[in-house]
Amino acid sequence: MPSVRRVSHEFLQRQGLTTVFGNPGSNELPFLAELPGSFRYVLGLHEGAVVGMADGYAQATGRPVLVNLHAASGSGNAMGALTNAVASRTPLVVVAGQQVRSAIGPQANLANVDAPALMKPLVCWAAEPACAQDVPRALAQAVFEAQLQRRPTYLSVPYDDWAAEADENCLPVLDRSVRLAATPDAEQGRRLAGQVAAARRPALVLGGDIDSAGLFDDAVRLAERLGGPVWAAPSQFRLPFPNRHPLFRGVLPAGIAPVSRAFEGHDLVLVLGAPVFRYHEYLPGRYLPEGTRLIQVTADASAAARAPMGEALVADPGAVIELLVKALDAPKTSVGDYRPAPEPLTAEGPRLHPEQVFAALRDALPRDTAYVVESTSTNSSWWRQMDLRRPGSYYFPAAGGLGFGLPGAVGVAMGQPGRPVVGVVGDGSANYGITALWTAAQHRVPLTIVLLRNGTYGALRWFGGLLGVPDAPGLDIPGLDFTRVAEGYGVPSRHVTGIDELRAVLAERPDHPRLVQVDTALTTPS
Ligand SMILES: Cc1ncc(C[n+]2csc(CCOP(=O)(O)OP(=O)(O)O)c2C)c(N)n1
Ligand SMILES: [Mg+2]
Repeated sequence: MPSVRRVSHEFLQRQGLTTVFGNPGSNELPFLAELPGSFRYVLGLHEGAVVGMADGYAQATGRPVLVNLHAASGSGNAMGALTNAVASRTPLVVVAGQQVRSAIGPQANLANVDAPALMKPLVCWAAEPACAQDVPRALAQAVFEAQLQRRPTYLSVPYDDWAAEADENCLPVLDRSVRLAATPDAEQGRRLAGQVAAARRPALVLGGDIDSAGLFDDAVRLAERLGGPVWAAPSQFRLPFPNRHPLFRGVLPAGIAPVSRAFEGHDLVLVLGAPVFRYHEYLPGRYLPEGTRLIQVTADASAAARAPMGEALVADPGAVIELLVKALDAPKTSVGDYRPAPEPLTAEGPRLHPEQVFAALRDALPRDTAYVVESTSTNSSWWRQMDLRRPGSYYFPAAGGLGFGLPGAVGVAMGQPGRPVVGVVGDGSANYGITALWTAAQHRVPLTIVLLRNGTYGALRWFGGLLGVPDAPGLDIPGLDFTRVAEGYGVPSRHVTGIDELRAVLAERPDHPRLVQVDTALTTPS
């Protein structure tokens, strides 16, 4: 019989999980022994960056991805980054090493006592197999749970298990496949189509799942049938709809009262592929205006169950879009033209206004560029200037946990070779995932990081005003030169001072990573 390790490697190979993002320790080395040549181990220098890269890679490829972390300390370091993967419903399969079985009880060094409990609040499934021969099946469960539930999973494996001999019941798992089909039945479909067709002023709210599931263009077809306004759901992590489309009204503000105000006058709000809702600022009010009915369609059963209002249908939004497009009459009038961006605002003094930077990105970079954005105070400037019409054009840390932007950009670029990728990262955010620059350099990932240096945690200054805290300490971050930091990690960099220079630099297409630092003026997120 082959070893548990051989069977496990074979299973991962058959499922296509051969790109592994990790940072190993002694407990993990036996898993990595005899790794077949088809595997690619992408080393990250800190677990936050490892998970951020894996998250970007999994979102860009749409497939489960293996993450290899070290025991409790490595898993702990990864937890902040995992919060983003939970909110973006990214299927990460985290495998961590454990001390040998006999050493866990006496708590030898590197024993992770009750390892699954450490991760349980974040992952949808966490386990440590009860015996070595259960490892291949448990690994398969970790992959399938992540795939079905679209959420990270966690498997802790005692390191003496890998060399143990498999038994014959380990082998059937190699041939398994698990698929999900969630099409509404005919009656549910008729009922929903009837409700939508009967609405006098319907509005559509789209979540990040629309883009993750490859439904960006289908959402446009549905919206044009409905002819009503389209919003992106609050706290957006992907762009589900072209942002200059005549029906697009932007990302909904992340507060109860302003969301309710936006829906004023609509008798039906149809929410596709989003929780209802991921509010942020506490701005109390009624969830919905009088006379507005909300229907949520999501593949995420938990998002349906926890919503505080509305009717929910747990189904594949793609199947629902298809049935609605078929059932609804063609629109009588055309929706009009895409809206042009306004002239970018400019700043006083030597700093560039973020709008100037974004206008330069929009004009100088190819239409299909994917942007991974983690600059929090520049949100409104971003949406005023960008013109994103393609699926997979925009990624943002889904739970607001900084440290996704830079690693996530590396992961997206690795997951979609050939597509231009730009990370737009604030001078505060960059520090949480800075070590991903080293991985980008080592793998020669063609990627541009545009580093917006405004010298401060800009969004927190704005929040200070909102929360009545004008004098909080610890918000300024002077004295950081990212060109020198990047050079140290092996990434060529430039400090750009004028808009013409920025446009010229962006027009270059290097085949390696680079960092472009720009001094920018402070703006507010909205
Ligand atoms: C891991 C983590 N720590 C702290 C925060 C709180 N936080 C939110 S926005 C922000 C400032 C980000 O600064 P920067 O990247 O420079 O963007 P700017 O607001 O200046 O555009 C901080 C620290 C967070 N969201 N995540
Ligand atoms: Mg900043």
